[in-house]
Amino acid sequence: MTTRRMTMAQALIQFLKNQYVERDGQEHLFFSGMLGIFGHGNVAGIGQALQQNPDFPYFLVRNEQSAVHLAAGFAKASNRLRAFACTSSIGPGATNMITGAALATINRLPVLLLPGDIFARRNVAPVLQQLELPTTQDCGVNDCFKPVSRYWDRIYRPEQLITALPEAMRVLTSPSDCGAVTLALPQDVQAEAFNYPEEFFRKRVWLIRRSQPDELSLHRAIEAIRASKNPLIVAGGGVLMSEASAALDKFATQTGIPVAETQAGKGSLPWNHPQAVGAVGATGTLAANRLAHAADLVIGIGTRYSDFTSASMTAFQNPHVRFVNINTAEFDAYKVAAIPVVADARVALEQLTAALASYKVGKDYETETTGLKIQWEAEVDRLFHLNNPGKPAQSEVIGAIWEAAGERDMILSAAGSHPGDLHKLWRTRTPNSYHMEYGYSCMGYEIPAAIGAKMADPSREVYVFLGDGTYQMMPSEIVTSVQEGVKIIIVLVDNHGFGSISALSRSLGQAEFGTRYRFRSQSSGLLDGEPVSVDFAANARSLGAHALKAATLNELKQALLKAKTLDRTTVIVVETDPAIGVPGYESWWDVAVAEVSEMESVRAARARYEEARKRERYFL
Ligand SMILES: Cc1ncc(C[n+]2csc(CCOP(=O)(O)OP(=O)(O)O)c2C)c(N)n1
Ligand SMILES: [Mg+2]
Repeated sequence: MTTRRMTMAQALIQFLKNQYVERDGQEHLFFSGMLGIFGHGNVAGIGQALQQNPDFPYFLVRNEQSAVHLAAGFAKASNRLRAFACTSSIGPGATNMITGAALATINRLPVLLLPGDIFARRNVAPVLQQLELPTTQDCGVNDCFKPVSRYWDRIYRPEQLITALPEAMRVLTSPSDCGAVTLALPQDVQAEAFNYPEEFFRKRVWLIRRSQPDELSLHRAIEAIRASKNPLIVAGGGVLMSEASAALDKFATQTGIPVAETQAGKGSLPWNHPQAVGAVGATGTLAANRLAHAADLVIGIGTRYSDFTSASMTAFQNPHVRFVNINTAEFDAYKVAAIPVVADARVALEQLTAALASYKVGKDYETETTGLKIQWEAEVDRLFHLNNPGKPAQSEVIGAIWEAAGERDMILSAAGSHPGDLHKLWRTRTPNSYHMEYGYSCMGYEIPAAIGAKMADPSREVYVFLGDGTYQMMPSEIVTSVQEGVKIIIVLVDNHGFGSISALSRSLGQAEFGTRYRFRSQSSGLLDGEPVSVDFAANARSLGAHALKAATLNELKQALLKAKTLDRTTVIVVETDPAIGVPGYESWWDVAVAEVSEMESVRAARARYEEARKRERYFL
């Protein structure tokens, strides 16, 4: 057997460089490099290996959490066909990645995390940043990655790489089990040499399967669709990940079944497709929510049925409603007592289209869908052009970005009031131009993820839409975007606090307590003093970005035009009118209100809550 004597870290990089994926006959190099920050836990091992492998690029970021966000954004924008690895030192550098790991796993995105770990040798313990446990020496902070990883391992001996890395690749390239993979790498083992078999470094091509549905399950799904009068498709992220938009278009056009979209599935159809009724659920459109309410059959494609999609299990009110779920993950396919079709979305849709050639929804239902759609589009036009005097409303800001953005340009967001408003209002023109992280809805995701999305496809503009709150979580990656020459356009809505959670707080009878950026007042001792204002433009400039301020809608439109012509990351700061929000459309979201309280407003909110909850259903 031919072998090569290498350190564990060198062997790891050599292996990663040779991994490819294949889907539909097309091959892609899987890893685009490594993101990270060095410390004593990785500089000598992984750091040295990266230095001698300049063809495996290393990207220095500003925070390990944002390294993982960047990797997740990159993988999502690449339809999971490409990924980054992330390296960190031991201790805080490692645990900074846990939030990112949870985000990736919840969103089923491939990220390879390589936290440094304490000495396997142990004789010098406790090393700097080591958590000591008096009950065992076989546990450390990296064990915290276990519940947020789809595969977790610790490499105590260099040869364990040979069995661990194929497992890591299996999970990273799995359409159903994909998520964060964590390989904890003890600092000393990274630098240890071993005679690795040459065969370990051969080119490997991992097939991304398009799994076929079970015949009987598909037959039952076909029968259920044939028997239905007013079916509704709920298109989830699985449609986009499987690149099934064209197949969905064909199926919806042929059958006349309307298509509603989850956050992850938005853009499955273009907004002006006759069957596209837009967002469904808690942040849904009136059109989709009305149809969901009455549907006798819901065809969920690649959806997890999160509480936002199901409007906390109130969206589907037809007493006889049944579900068909098409999903690569058995776990999701069986939800809501559905007929499970465990299969790739595109494959299943093609087979359904062929089998249902003679099926079409009734004329009345088609007319109802068209009517609701026309009504909804008029509502979007109204909200885009409110002509609000003074500061613009947030819906007008969305309208302005939409008008400035090109066909393939991307809008990206994650937390605050922005996801809900975008879900309702953004008119998605092409698949993958709407990038929403709403599995973890993690403040701080936006800027690093936008860098990743832009790296995945530099040919399009990436617009980040975020609030003052979420901007303050992770603005530092602006520096990374400038360093790497990766230009993104950030539209920062300054409403002096948590517009979203303030509104939620009011609805719970809690009068915005603790949700506004205000100084502590000397008289009350509470955070209800003067507003704390931050000069976000100055902050962005100090990090190397261009910064533009817009006081009116017209100024915003000018700034958006200018941003397109600028050569590096640009932050546009716009203050909005906090009084004008986008309403809800016959939907609900369950946030439990205190059952007993000394506050009358909370007691009143509790009474409303108990009433609303009565609509929540089990599907058994
Ligand atoms: C990391 C993280 N912490 C807390 C939250 C809870 N949360 C959701 S939205 C929000 C406020 C966001 O404020 P901002 O970005 O200004 O948006 P706005 O609500 O004003 O639209 C908070 C605190 C979260 N989603 N993520
Ligand atoms: Mg805000």
